[in-house]
Amino acid sequence: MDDKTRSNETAKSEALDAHTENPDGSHLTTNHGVKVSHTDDSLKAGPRGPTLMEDFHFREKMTHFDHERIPERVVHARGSGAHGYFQPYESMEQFTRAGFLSDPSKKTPVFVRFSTVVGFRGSADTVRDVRGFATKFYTDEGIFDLVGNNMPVFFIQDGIKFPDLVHAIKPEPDNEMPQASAAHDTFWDFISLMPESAHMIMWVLSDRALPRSYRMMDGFGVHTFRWINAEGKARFIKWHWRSTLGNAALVWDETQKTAGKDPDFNRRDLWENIEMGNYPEYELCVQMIEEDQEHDFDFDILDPTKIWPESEVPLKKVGKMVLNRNPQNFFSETEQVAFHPGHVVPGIDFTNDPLLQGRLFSYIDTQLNRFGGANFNEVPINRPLADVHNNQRDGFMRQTINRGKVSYFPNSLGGGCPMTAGADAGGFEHYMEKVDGRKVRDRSEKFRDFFSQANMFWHSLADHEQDRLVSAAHFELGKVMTMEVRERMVYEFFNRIDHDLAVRVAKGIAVEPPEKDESTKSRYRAPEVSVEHESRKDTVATRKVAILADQGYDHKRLEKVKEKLMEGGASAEVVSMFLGTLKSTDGKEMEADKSHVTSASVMYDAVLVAGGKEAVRAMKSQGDAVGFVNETFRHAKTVGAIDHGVELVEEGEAKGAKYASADSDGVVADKGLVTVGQGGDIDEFADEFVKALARYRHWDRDPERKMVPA
Ligand code: HDE
Repeated sequence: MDDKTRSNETAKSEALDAHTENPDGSHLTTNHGVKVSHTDDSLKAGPRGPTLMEDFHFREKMTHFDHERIPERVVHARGSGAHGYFQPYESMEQFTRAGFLSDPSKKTPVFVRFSTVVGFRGSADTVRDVRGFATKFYTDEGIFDLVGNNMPVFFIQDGIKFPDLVHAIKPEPDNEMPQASAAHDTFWDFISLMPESAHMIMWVLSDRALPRSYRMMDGFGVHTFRWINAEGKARFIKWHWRSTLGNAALVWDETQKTAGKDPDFNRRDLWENIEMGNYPEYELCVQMIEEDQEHDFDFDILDPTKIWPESEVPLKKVGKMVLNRNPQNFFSETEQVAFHPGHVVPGIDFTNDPLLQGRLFSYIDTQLNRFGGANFNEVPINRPLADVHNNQRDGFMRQTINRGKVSYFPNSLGGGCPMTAGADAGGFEHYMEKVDGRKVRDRSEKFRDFFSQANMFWHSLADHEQDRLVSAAHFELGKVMTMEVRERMVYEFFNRIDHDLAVRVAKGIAVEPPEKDESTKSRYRAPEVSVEHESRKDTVATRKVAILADQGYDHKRLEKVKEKLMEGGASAEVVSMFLGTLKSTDGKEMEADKSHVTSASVMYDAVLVAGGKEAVRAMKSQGDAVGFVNETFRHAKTVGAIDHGVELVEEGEAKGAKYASADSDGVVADKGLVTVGQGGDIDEFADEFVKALARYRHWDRDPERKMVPA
């Protein structure tokens, strides 16, 4: 690593570390540096007397506490952040003059904030929702913010509808219910009258709305942007982040239970994996369209409710982002980070996408409200690494001490500085797009094709993905009390997307089946929208296995399987009736990481039942242990059992898959249930278990999908 790269990588962390908290031997002080002798009793007129006004320490401490909160974000209030770097694979110079995309040896520091959209700051992570995926690049040419989501399209086509959308989806104003959920009347009332949301609704009802982990989730810039090279040639682009672990989703029943067992599930997963060195990685990709091809497509390329199918416009890999450092202070970094799609650097520019145009106004405005003033750019997490020189002055909480008397331009007293920079000197020059039109409140004709990409989405899913989408619609609309809204959703919305879909949705929500409608048929198929077809990955890396064990477990055979798991980069936790040390049949010991009351199957990707006659006898009498295996099985995840451990599986309802009996000498792997009898080869078992774990979900376990609560 050369000095420049190193200094860039560390510069941001050094800037954030500038304040050392409470070094060894430090004394408690007031905010103004006076040492404090006592902080347990307020100053009183006698031990039983009233507190005195002159107790400046008490009043300062309490006043600061009273002002600890800033307004939470109106949307995306709940978030989790991480630091890292971005590095391009090769120079993109040919397409964009952005410096951070031009030098493959250069690492640019980044800060990413993942979020849910609807819930309040303290809401659960695993709700059905879009996820925010916002990245701040601290480039040498200034801040570039890529403020995207984990879905490539949006609900509305024009920013002016955003306040309506958010009012409709947020808790209802009379009783502030429900929290972090779209499943209520006002949201579906609005949607049933907004056909342009059809494509996005399909994404929201799909598995993409229930990510297993922020590490296993793609990101999208959604809008069409421009890249402009040094010659001034522009191209249309769309941004994509592709998780190198592939996409993985929870099932609905799991998300509900997880919201209670561990509301911080996604936040914890991100934090713990970064601490363990499992650094999340995402490849930055773009799709590119030449300017003269702008009108060559069935859809308008400026429409944010449409994707550019990859069969038409392939992805180009640009580089990789690695998140390798947790924040040190949630408030100072994750809460105070302020994104804005208008933070761009030379080489990147906007288009006339009317949703993007709306955002370009909203973000600074919202930061003014959150920070109570215009100096939020001076907060450490928001400060660029590039130098800042301008004549902006003063305002609430100004940090910079601007010296000298010249704060205007043009000037001669300051030698004409700071002076403007043309493109040759690295200045940002807006792309000179020709604009010529009448002032109208209107949209282009192709924007009015609301249903064909929703139809494409539906037909690009695997059948089990379609099943879960229908179940999701049953839940969401089943919570809608107003019959006319449910009917409108079936007749005017789903039926226009696909008749079969509408019939299936109608069945679950007491709506009469709709008349046949074949008005929509997309000629596109986009396998990339399906997690099953394109974006999942068979890997055990970072998957988390629960080992069920008890006193008298079999150590040796369990260790062999654990070794194989670790080799593949998985992790394991021992779950038992009680916390404490477990003793094996051959005198070995192992600590129980979790007890049944502090854990649940939904926190793991698979379960492995250890062998050992005594241990299994104990576990068979524990409802929690039997329930653990059953639930893992019902959620279509991998279940493994060693020797007598098979009896625990037999005890439960893990039926429909074949298994080896406890005293056999075989290994049986069937539909994600992997078992080995006492005489069976443990290495073979370990290989099969790892293979099944890599597959993650086993939908073939239940072809009629009666058992898996989707
Ligand atoms: Fe946002 N959005 N948004 N949005 N958005 C905000 O800005 C807004 C939209 C997105 O982790 C707010 O700082 C309007 C699309 C993310 O801090 C606010 C419109 C996409 C985040 C705002 C949109 C996003 C926000 C609230 C329609 C995906 C969280 C707090 C014109 C491409 C960033 C804040 C973080 C946050 C406005 C639509 C992504 C109110 C008006 C489309 C990831 O300014």
